[in-house]
Amino acid sequence: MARRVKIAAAQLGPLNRSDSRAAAVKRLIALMREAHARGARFVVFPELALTTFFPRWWIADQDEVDRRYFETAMPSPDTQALFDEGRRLGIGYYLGYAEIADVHGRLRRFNTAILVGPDGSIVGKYRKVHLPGHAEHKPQAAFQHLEKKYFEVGDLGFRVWRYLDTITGMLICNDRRWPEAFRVLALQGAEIVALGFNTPTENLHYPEPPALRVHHHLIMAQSMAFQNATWLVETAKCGVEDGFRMFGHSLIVAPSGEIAAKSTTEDDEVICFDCDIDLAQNLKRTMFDFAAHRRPEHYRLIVERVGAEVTPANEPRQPHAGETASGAGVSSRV
Ligand code: CDT
Repeated sequence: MARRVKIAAAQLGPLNRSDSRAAAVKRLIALMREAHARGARFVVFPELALTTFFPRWWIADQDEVDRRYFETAMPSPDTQALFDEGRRLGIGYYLGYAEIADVHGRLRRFNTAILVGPDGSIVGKYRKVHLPGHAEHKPQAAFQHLEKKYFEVGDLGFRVWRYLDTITGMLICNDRRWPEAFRVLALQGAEIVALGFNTPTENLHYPEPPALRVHHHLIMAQSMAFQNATWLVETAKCGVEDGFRMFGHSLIVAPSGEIAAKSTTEDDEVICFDCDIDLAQNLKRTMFDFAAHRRPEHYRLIVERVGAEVTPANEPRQPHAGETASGAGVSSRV
């Protein structure tokens, strides 16, 4: 019998700086109830879903940042109601938030997502690895993108969990631009990848038409899902937060690379799709049978080199095991 899971992306419209966590949680609960009423068993909420997207603001006082935007416990007094409602409805979810962790007596801050089971227990945790933006103040810029200031690089790696009779992995926002992140999940058998995001409509670094930014968002999602034979659920926090716009376009993408569902607003909105998890398995057995077709002996630079260095084939480079020293004059016996 086919394994089917109805999955919802619960998109959040804007949260301004003046909005309380309690107000955010109330909206998350309303979205969860709607997803449940539509038959969803798994709801994907956005990245940093409890507050405004605070990395757009330079705030010098770390105590203020911690108090206003970070969680020291999960569930916390403000989020307990969401956990209670999830358990009452028997629905699982992905939730993004800013985490302060006490690691061996040192306070560390991460951009985190958790996977919560239908019984309200925290099944898994992921801490964002790819942190975009900058750490220094850019007073001339229209807005900041200070993830490199407020967060450390996640220390938990890319993992998957057995979840609702599927293999589910988590990523966060900018991770969706890096094929390596998806491939590490796919190599562990991921059938569902859940991802929350906050993506400014304007590009901080160079002028770019908003439609082109959405185009990139869509083509990345479609190709990552297909090339890794996985369902992909990407949920936005979007709309205009204190004058700064972020795009919506929350998505559920099938392993075929087809967009199965997409949001149409930049406000609170639930989209749902009844996902046939075995569609992912079919592709994993055929076109993307990794064991049969991948050639990792030729991929070593991916882990050995961070930035690009130009090494044309007609200049010497030490060959890796499995490579021939020079491509020139190599005869093929095929
Ligand atoms: N939240 C997040 O990671 N946003 C980034 C913005 C990139 S532009 C600095 C994203 O990749 O969508």
